[in-house]
Amino acid sequence: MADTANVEKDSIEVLPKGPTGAPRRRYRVYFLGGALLVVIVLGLALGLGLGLGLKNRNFNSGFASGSGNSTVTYNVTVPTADNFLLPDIRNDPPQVRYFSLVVSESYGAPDTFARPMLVVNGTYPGPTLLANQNDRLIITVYNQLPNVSTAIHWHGLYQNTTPFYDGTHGISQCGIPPGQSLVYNFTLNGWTGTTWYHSHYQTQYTDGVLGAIVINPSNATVDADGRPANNPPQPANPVQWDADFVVIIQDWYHTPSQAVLALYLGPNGPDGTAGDEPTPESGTINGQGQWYGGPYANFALQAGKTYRFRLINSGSLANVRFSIDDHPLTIVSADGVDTEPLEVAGVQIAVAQRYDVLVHTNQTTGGQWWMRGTVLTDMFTYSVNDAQYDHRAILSYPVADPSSSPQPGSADPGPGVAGLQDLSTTDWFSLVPAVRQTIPEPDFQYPLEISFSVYEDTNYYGYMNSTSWVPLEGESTLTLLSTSRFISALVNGPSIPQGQLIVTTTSVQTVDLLITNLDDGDHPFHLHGHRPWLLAAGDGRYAGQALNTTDTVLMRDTHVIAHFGYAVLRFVTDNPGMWAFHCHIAWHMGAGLLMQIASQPQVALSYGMPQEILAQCAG
Ligand SMILES: *[C@@H]1O[C@H](CO)[C@@H](O)[C@H](O)[C@H]1NC(C)=O
Ligand SMILES: *[C@@H]1O[C@H](CO)[C@@H](O)[C@H](O)[C@H]1NC(C)=O
Ligand SMILES: *[C@@H]1O[C@H](CO)[C@@H](O)[C@H](O)[C@H]1NC(C)=O
Ligand SMILES: *[C@@H]1O[C@H](CO)[C@@H](O)[C@H](O)[C@H]1NC(C)=O
Ligand SMILES: *[C@@H]1O[C@H](CO)[C@@H](O)[C@H](O)[C@H]1NC(C)=O
Ligand SMILES: *[C@@H]1O[C@H](CO)[C@@H](O)[C@H](O)[C@H]1NC(C)=O
Ligand SMILES: *[C@@H]1O[C@H](CO)[C@@H](O)[C@H](O)[C@H]1NC(C)=O
Ligand SMILES: *[C@@H]1O[C@H](CO)[C@@H](O)[C@H](O)[C@H]1NC(C)=O
Ligand SMILES: *[C@@H]1O[C@H](CO)[C@@H](O)[C@H](O)[C@H]1NC(C)=O
Ligand SMILES: [Cu+2]
Repeated sequence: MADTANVEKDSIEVLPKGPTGAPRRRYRVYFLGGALLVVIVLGLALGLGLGLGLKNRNFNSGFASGSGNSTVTYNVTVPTADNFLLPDIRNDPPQVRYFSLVVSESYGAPDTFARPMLVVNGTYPGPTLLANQNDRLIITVYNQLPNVSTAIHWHGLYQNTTPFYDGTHGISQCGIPPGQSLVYNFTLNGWTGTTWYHSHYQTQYTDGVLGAIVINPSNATVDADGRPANNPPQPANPVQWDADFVVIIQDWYHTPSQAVLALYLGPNGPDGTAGDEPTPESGTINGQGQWYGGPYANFALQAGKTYRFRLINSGSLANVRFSIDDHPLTIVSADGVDTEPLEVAGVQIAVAQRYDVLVHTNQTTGGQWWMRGTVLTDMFTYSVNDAQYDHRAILSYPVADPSSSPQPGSADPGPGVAGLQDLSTTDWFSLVPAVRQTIPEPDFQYPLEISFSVYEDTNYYGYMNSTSWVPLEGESTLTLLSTSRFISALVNGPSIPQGQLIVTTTSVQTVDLLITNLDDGDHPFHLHGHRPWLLAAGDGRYAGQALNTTDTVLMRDTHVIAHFGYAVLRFVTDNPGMWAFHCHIAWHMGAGLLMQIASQPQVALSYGMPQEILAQCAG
């Protein structure tokens, strides 16, 4: 698909089509494509080998194209605990923080199943990046992949005045070629909270190119460059906690993502039915899962404290559910936006979303509890053999007491507080922002339809209106702004220059996307460079249903648009650049479910382009 021209559809033929609001298909198909089966059987053998303690033997990777029979040792490591327990740097003076991230191919078994992986700094997940609001980040990304480019996106960060450092292949850059590096150099522009970085090149992040980012609010009056600080308003009653942890939870596949994507796009899908999303085999919490036994991440805490767990779903398809046995969770932030505290039993997190939760270590009996990161199966259209979705870590306090070790397989006793519910991925109006904001009236409203269908090349693609995205090669939409033909095509409103569906705003405008999802799947949509409000959501087409514009509506960077449903997203285009708006399910973006917002393209052009990025576009 990568070298074909953009696919445009004459008419929308949505397959499979169901009545509006119909329940999601739940096929139980046990057929596996031949190629996938071979890989799984081989992997199963390797996985069992690891289970038997054969950790140091060499395996044939079969991963790099052209790498022949090279043997790769089992190299990917789990980061040390300090990667997840964050030091308190909030009182550091504003400063320039330098980081290096090395992207390479390696071999690992995070859930006990050995497979080729793509990783950052040799670990999965990659190193956590921690900074304060008024810092400047200078991050050098080295591409040590053998034969493919990469690009690293800093999810949610605004990149105001630096849209060329957004890290999006085909949009803000062309990709860092193998053997080369790129220095990303940016400030935070008022963005605080929990987020993550990940490859935005093809489906690379699915193979492990990801890590956490945490940005603390700051009270400094000048920033790292000596300019007046840009501090977002803080809640009147800020929450207090004693220590911070990052918890990265995700689904996990046993086959490299490009092979999985090819099966998904193909006429038979991964299971014999076109359009069925690839079902993952497994999952991980902070880089460890228990597909076939295996160790648990251990959080050693103190009694009588309040901990802030920063939860990130870095997966590729599945919603995940986080809970801790006998401990309620208090949600205090969603995608980095402070919320009024909401106490829940567990929290269900869609791909790319984040929640910060407070946990009190106030239990008086016991010593160890299960932390659960369950891969939810509600998005799956078929089952795979040997799947394991129950992945866990251990919470210990005041001391790990072996006599009270949680028993493998023990049932979830709940939060220990009667009547608490989960927050689900479609509880759009349950969380209220801690800092209220008046929502502006819209200047423009654009209807938009999401659909999937089989194209004449027999492959299955995703469509935004009638366009399925294919990334530009050797150029990006941001670099194209310097060509008069391209920028002159960016008239206010939608247009499709060079096959790229783009909504342009030539001034600061408030825009509504009136979205109808004709597909039978939920889609977590992410808008780069902005935090949209979701003003309405429900079953069926959008046909003028009332918008909820009270100041209690939450803005966040990733919103779930439900199957056969509608959603209205509103945002202010005050951030000049070319911004991707896409489904964060890796397979759906790979199938083309992406469009762009061109915000004040003339202003974005005036920022210029770093010479390094232009040189990398040239090859
Ligand atoms: C590198 O990848 C390209 C395109 O994927 C392929 O044509 C080429 O053979 C590969 N080269 C090596 C050395 O693997
Ligand atoms: C890989 O190994 C097989 C069996 O040992 C051998 O037949 C084949 O020629 C090797 N391929 C390469 C590219 O070295
Ligand atoms: C910033 O000021 C607020 C209000 O005085 C205070 O609660 C908070 O702890 C301060 N934060 C830092 C990082 O000093
Ligand atoms: C990543 O690895 C490089 C090379 O080993 C090292 O210099 C750098 O500090 C590491 N980055 C982080 C964020 O730990
Ligand atoms: C894996 O480890 C082996 C031996 O320790 C080393 O030679 C090789 O370079 C490593 N590979 C990667 C990708 O780090
Ligand atoms: C980072 O950007 C700032 C502001 O443009 C500039 O002053 C500085 O020289 C840059 N640093 C590097 C290492 O590129
Ligand atoms: C522990 O704290 C939670 C609030 O997080 C509270 O609901 C619960 O009642 C407390 N349990 C005990 C045993 O004090
Ligand atoms: C999608 O198509 C509809 C109907 O043709 C059109 O009104 C709307 O502007 C389009 N939206 C976008 C974002 O292109
Ligand atoms: C509007 O959203 C708020 C939360 O922000 C919620 O409490 C209220 O019920 C919603 N109203 C409607 C009509 O959906
Ligand atoms: Cu999707």
